[in-house]
Amino acid sequence: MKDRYFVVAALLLVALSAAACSTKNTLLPLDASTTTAMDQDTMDQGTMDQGTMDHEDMVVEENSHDHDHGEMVDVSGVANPPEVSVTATPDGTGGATLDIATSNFTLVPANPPSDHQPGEGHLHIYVDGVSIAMVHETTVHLGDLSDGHHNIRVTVSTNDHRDYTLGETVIAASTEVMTTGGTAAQEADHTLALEVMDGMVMGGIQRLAVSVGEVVAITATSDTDDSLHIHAYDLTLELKAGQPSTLFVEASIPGVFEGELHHAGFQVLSLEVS
Ligand SMILES: [Cu+2]
Repeated sequence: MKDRYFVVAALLLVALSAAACSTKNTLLPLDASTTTAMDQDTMDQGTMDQGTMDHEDMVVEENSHDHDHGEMVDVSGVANPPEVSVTATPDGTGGATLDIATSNFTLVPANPPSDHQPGEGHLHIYVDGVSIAMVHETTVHLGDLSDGHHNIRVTVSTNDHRDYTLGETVIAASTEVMTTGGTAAQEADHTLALEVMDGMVMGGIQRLAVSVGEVVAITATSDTDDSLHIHAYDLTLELKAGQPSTLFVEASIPGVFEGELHHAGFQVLSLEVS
């Protein structure tokens, strides 16, 4: 009798997890050090609310597996396209302050949502390739990063969350920062390394089986700029050509999940969580 109750409970859990997959608010990146990285008091609550940070339109695109390049606005034909630069200064207590400068660009809040206006928009901030915030401020404090080396990337976004690009290249600035005085770096139970060269995954699709609750560090290197997307977990890791980037995934959802290169459009890894 007891066993049967256990099975029912387990099935319910699976059903709940499956339901959670379609709810964007539960699909936040699972690395707590990056999802909680924004210091609330320096930020406009409207833009920092976790619910509005997600890109609803992007979620819809991922669900429909639409991988055309409709999510960018190419401004290479514009006389003075937007520019961005960023510097990061560690605060000594596990965080860093970003000083961002833009030109040929009007920063407007991402919330309330507004339609695309050329030359207008906001900034997307990535820490170690993971999208953590949308801001319209030029001074941004990141709190609670894990100690160590972090890559900070700022991209210039349209009001409707598309990247401004010059041709295929996203208009972006990046910098490195070494933070100290915060929490120890996250430890992984498993690591998975993959390398993409000439449009192929070296050694074929990388497969890994893990248990629910374990943490996987996925390190990816590509010979072209791309982004790695883990389906269902809705995690994205930005890849700069030739630079290894690492994404921590806490295996909270049971199932088999594909990791795919967004621009190249092919599967590079398979994560089996049970
Ligand atoms: Cu946005």
